[in-house]
Amino acid sequence: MSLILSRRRLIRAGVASAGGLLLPGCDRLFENPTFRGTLESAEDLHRATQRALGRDALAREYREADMSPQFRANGSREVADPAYRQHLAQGFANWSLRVDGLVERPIAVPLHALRDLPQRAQITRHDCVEGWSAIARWQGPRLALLLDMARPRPEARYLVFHCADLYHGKPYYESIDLVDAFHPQTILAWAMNGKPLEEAHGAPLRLRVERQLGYKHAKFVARIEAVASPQGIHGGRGGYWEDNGDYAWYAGI
Ligand SMILES: Nc1nc2c(c(=O)[nH]1)N[C@H]1C(S)=C(S)[C@@H](COP(=O)(O)O)O[C@H]1N2
Ligand SMILES: [Mo]
Repeated sequence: MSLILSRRRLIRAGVASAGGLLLPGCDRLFENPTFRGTLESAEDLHRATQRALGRDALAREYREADMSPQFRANGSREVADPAYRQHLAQGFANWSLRVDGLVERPIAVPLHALRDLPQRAQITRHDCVEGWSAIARWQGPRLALLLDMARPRPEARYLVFHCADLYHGKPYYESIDLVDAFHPQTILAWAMNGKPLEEAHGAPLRLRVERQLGYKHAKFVARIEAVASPQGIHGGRGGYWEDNGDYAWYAGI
């Protein structure tokens, strides 16, 4: 459980006012009336408290009417890699996602196969650490389904998401642990608001890990690698921003 999580939940419940423990930028989230106008009753407070105790708790899901008219694209909005550009031009018809590393059965799954798997759709709020948030509908198979196919070995503890883009000249990547990987709302989204992902939002596939801040939601995912430790991968801290020393690896909300 993170301090941010518990404090944010309490603030949503109207019990505490924003203060010292929050990341800078998060305060702005609480100025949004749709963000605050829930969880008023004692029962809701109880639920909020319970949720703060467990990592398997669900992120709030919203109604279609709550969807943001604009959803800003952040970080990389384009990918320069020539192989990526060719896949984009072909509508990703010959593209596939690789799942490998510490797994019993490395797999390569074409995009059409990901679309044919049982789907989960969820309307959730994306919270960027820079202080903006937006609500959208995301759709794709649960990451758990792919892990059931690839079967992580007992030594595997983290999944590394290798992305196709360079951000300021360095490969973007992220990682999560297996608790988040098997969370019911963790999906590999190929659709946003009912349409295939646009390039700026991470086409053809991005991670949605709804209990974490925006930078964990890797866009342009090309490969998922199961590892025992993030050491030895890029800067060794499990993610682009983590390696830069800007943001924490665990970004629970
Ligand atoms: N591959 C990749 N994934 C990324 C980023 C990026 O620059 N490259 N930026 C992250 C950040 S900081 C945020 S807030 C979200 C933004 O997602 P959006 O462009 O759909 O708003 O993507 C995250 N995933
Ligand atoms: Mo972000």
